[in-house]
Amino acid sequence: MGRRFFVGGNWKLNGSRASIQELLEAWGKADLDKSVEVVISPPAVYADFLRANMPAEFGLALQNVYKEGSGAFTGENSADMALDVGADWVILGHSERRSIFGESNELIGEKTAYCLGKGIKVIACVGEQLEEREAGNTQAVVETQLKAIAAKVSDWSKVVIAYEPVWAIGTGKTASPEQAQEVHASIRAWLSKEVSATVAAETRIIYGGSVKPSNCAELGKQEDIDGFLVGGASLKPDFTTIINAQK
Ligand code: G2H
Repeated sequence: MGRRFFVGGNWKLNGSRASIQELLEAWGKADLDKSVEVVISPPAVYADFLRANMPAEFGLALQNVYKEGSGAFTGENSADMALDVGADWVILGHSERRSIFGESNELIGEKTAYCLGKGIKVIACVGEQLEEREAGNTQAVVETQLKAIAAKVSDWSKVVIAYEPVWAIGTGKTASPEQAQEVHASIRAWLSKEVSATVAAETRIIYGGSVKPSNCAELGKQEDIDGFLVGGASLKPDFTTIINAQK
């Protein structure tokens, strides 16, 4: 089975009704590659509005959910609420959740288990800091993060792995296609060894970190890069160029 190219738009803490309107117009006008799975992840308050107005074939992701269904957890959203507004995906383990909000591998594993149990698919993010890369620890760091997630996954068809080197996020510094490919290949080898050859062959491993219209085609040509998780550039009308990277 071929791996369907996957392009996610992670808006982070950005967007407004007006900016969403502009994007809806751009998406509506574009001739989009229908073979690509597109999943948009707005701030949770806009999820309902976006679901109601964006192309039906686009998926919707929340940027985070908690590991409980309801209760006294001020500021959190639940998997049930995500499903209720039509979200079929959630991003977990993003480096900003790890570094700014202190999310541990353990918590990310718990959230992964919870979301998959509820029927929400998971975009699971992993990636090393600059010091970790410079110390030669990229693979060890990524594998430790992967291990915490993989321990909670039984159906890998519901998971996409996003490799996002932290030093390339929002910095304008993109990993070179070769640097990204090297880590993607190592993640696939890890899946093959620790899970199964079939899971390794079928699981999508997408790249995130300053992906933009000018670099998406080269990145997308790499054998083990099965799509992108796009931050800043997903807020602009020419995000459609990234969706069409392989056209
Ligand atoms: C990485 C990415 C989206 P950006 O975080 O997840 O953001 O494309 O702005 O580097």
